[in-house]
Amino acid sequence: MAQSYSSSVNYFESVNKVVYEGKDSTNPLAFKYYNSQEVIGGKTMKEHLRFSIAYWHTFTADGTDVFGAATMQRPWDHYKGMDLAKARVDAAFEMFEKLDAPFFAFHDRDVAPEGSTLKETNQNLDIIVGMIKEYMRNSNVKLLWNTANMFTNPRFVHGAATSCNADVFAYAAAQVKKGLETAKELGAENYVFWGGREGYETLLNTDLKLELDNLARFMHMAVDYAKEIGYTGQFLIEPKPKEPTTHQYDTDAATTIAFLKQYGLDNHFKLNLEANHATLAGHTFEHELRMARVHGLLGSVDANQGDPLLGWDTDEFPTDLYSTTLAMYEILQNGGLGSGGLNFDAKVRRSSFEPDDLIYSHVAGMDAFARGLRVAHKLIEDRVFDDVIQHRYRSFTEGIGLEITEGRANFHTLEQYALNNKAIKNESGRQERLKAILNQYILEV
Ligand code: XUL
Ligand code: CO
Repeated sequence: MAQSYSSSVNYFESVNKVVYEGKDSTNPLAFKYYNSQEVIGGKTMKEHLRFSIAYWHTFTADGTDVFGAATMQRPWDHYKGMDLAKARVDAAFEMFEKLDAPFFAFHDRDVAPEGSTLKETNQNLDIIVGMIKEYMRNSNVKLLWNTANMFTNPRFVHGAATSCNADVFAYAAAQVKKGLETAKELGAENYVFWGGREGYETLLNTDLKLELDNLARFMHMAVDYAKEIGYTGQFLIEPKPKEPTTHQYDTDAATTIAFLKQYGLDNHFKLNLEANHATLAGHTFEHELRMARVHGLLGSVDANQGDPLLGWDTDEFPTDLYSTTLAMYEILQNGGLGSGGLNFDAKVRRSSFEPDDLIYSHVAGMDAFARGLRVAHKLIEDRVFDDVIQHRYRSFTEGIGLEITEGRANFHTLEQYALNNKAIKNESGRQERLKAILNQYILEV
């Protein structure tokens, strides 16, 4: 019999429900810009932004880093094993409610510990998924996505679907099979693949072709199994260039799009793009979003930011208004994220170790994206960049330019045109002027 769970616990006792108080509020536990019910361009902020809380950073992480031990002692940490897993679910639903978060996301191993066999591991997962399902019945929060952690356990030392060891491939398949069943059970709107250890450290021991082929075989099997069980959520793949391997197969949006197209997976997958991964790939976040958008493959976003002075994945909460504005610009131009959302794949700093920091950080991220949404909407409404771009490319709307874009030109006709043409005249790109206008919008809107 399903047990009924309610938020009887009060782990965040100093926090009441976080509400919108407006830009003049000095209350750190209130939204200054995120007004969930305010309508912008025909949709509420809540509908536009589709915020999601990442289970792993918020309820499982303890501040451990490669140089030092845990700094975060959470009020649920005195529990062990399955009791700890259950206490984290209580804490999670308390926080979802206090932030009125519409979504959350998790890896299988964030929510339930591994047992000594796969069977036992699945049993642990079943218990926690049952508990989550019960909580969801009485809550407005939905599952944005779930995924399989195929990188922590030492069995994945050589990768999962790209391992040199077929037994590992089979284990990973069993894990994703279970993940898809979980997705169906909890009504996950998406199912995510992040490459984890799907990459290589040296070509000297790597059959690159077999590894890529196997990765694609694996993903086709996932698509087939979802169909078999009637799971209709969107499949997402999350590009990242490095960490933990030297070369990750899902390096960036362009590489991942080529992979999906090469293996006939582009009709089944979209991209989940993360800001910090863009930084690691040497791209701006907006570049990655634009690349996916123009290919019709922008699915969802891991909303965080990196530190430009550090070369690793710091997963900071997003507070940079330029980045949130330009990200929302791409998302609005995409017509929204569909079943995707803005998942805070972000962690409080190791030195921000008090439980309230978990709330402050989400408030900071939600406000930064709400502000970005408002500015981006106004930029689009006023056609600030659209008009500039249209004007800049006008030579392709008439004469020889139109012949090129309509496919009527070839090297003979173009040579004839160039030989007879008068001196070429170019115009300024006006980059600095445009950046100044962007500043005006960010400051004034
Ligand atoms: C790792 C990362 C993951 C994915 C889900 O850098 O971003 O947490 O979002 O596996
Ligand atoms: Co991520």
